[in-house]
Amino acid sequence: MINIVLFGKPGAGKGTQAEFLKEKYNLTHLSTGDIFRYNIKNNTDLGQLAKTFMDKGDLVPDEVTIQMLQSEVDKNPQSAGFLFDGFPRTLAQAAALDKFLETKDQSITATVALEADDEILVARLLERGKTSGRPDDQDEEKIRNRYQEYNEKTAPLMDYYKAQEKFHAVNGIGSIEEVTKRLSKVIDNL
Ligand code: B4P
Repeated sequence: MINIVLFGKPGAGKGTQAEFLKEKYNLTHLSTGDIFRYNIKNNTDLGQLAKTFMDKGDLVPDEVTIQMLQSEVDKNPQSAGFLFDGFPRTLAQAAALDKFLETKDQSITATVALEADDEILVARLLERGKTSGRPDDQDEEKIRNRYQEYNEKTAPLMDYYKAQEKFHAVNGIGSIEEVTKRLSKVIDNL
């Protein structure tokens, strides 16, 4: 069983690549962003709460996110492995995930980071914002706030996983197929 964390700045292509990787490696794909957006669309209590943070480009509070992720893992007891996309995004989330997996005699196999320059990523998100309907993609100020959140809260996770010798970086620039090939090379070697 392998459990992979797909890591990267907003717009790095985590969601895009997860669509290919989940099929190729038979993994259960859990995207916290997608789960929040599903809840917003269905106007659940969780969705209403998440929306107040996401619309501004802020992270949703840890307690809420961790509980939601754990319940999604528990819904898939037969899973052959998980592909965590957009989770963890804080040190508290990473520590909670390690502890939670330990209770199931599991662990994170590897963290694979998609790397790209901020300016390229901002342009990608603004482009997506023209059609996605995502409020967090439509305004450059909100997008910049997402990068600030990333730098303050998410970037320190790289050292967390490097210390566990579980961190792998991949160039996220190039065609979607090229990036999938680079990611596959890392996963095939695990
Ligand atoms: P997410 O949904 O995780 O989204 P993301 O960071 O915007 O994007 P991703 O990297 O998946 O990019 P994508 O493939 O779509 O998070 C949204 C929000 O949810 C967060 O800001 C936060 O508020 C909240 N949230 C989620 N998880 C949380 C957590 N754990 N804790 C707290 N809050 C949380 O690609 C982006 C664009 O680039 C697309 O248009 C795509 O077509 C394009 N693209 C992708 N690859 C490309 C390539 N190789 N070349 C050219 N374009 C490419």
